[in-house]
Amino acid sequence: MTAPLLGRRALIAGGTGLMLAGCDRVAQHPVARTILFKGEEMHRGLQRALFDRGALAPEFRPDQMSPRFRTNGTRDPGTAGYAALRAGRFADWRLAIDGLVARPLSLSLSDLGTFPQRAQITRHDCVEGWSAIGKWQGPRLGDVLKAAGLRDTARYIVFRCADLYGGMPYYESIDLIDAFHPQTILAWAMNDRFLDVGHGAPLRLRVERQLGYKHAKYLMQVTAVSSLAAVGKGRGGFWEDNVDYDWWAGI
Ligand SMILES: Nc1nc2c(c(=O)[nH]1)N[C@H]1C(S)=C(S)[C@@H](COP(=O)(O)O)O[C@H]1N2
Ligand SMILES: [Mo]
Repeated sequence: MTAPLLGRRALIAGGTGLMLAGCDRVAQHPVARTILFKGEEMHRGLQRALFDRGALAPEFRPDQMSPRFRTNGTRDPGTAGYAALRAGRFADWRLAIDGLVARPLSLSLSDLGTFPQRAQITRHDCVEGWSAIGKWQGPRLGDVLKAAGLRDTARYIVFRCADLYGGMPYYESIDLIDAFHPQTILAWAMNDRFLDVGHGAPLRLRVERQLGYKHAKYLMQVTAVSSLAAVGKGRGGFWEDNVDYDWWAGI
């Protein structure tokens, strides 16, 4: 895998060298400049797309947090099962970690509290055109997957939720790069309080390099799979399967 990559890099470097050799006069020309700089921009964009999946999303200061963080999609799952869990303050709620793992887990909120915790103030961007900055806290998804012994054959992580949206189950999925991204957490706290029902109690995904609809609320089950073909209608998520949203919602 490294050889072709090195080859390509050498080619790019070689190309730049060639251009530099005879270009100081060409570079003065306004049209040539536009083309050169456009090329540079495209190259950087491509590089970002290929190599920067691990880059961190911006984090903000406490004074930048939105005074009001709206809710969207399901605001209360409202099923009998969820109402019972809520009435018991989620003491009986468990998160299943299953699929392609060596040790399937069933985790309570206090079990999730035994993992190292990460807190982050980030901006949520909904595809509908609104954003809000909030603080989230919880264990890293990557640590939880490691504890379950993720198998080599796993390629995607699927999230199943307690709610029905428009009568249909809500689910989402991400790849392993996002799953192990340092800001991808299973958040049980928002703005220093337990998550409220509107924002996904008792647990939601924060996957900060993706748009809002990927941040599954009301998490019940996290499943490692090798393919998305057998998940829902095969496109990897509620919106992907039922509307025409892209599976890839990277920001
Ligand atoms: N289970 C579930 N998760 C969900 C949704 C939903 O309807 N059900 N809506 C999604 C969308 S479109 C957005 S923008 C965010 C909204 O999160 P918020 O209600 O905390 O603002 O949750 C996402 N996760
Ligand atoms: Mo959204």
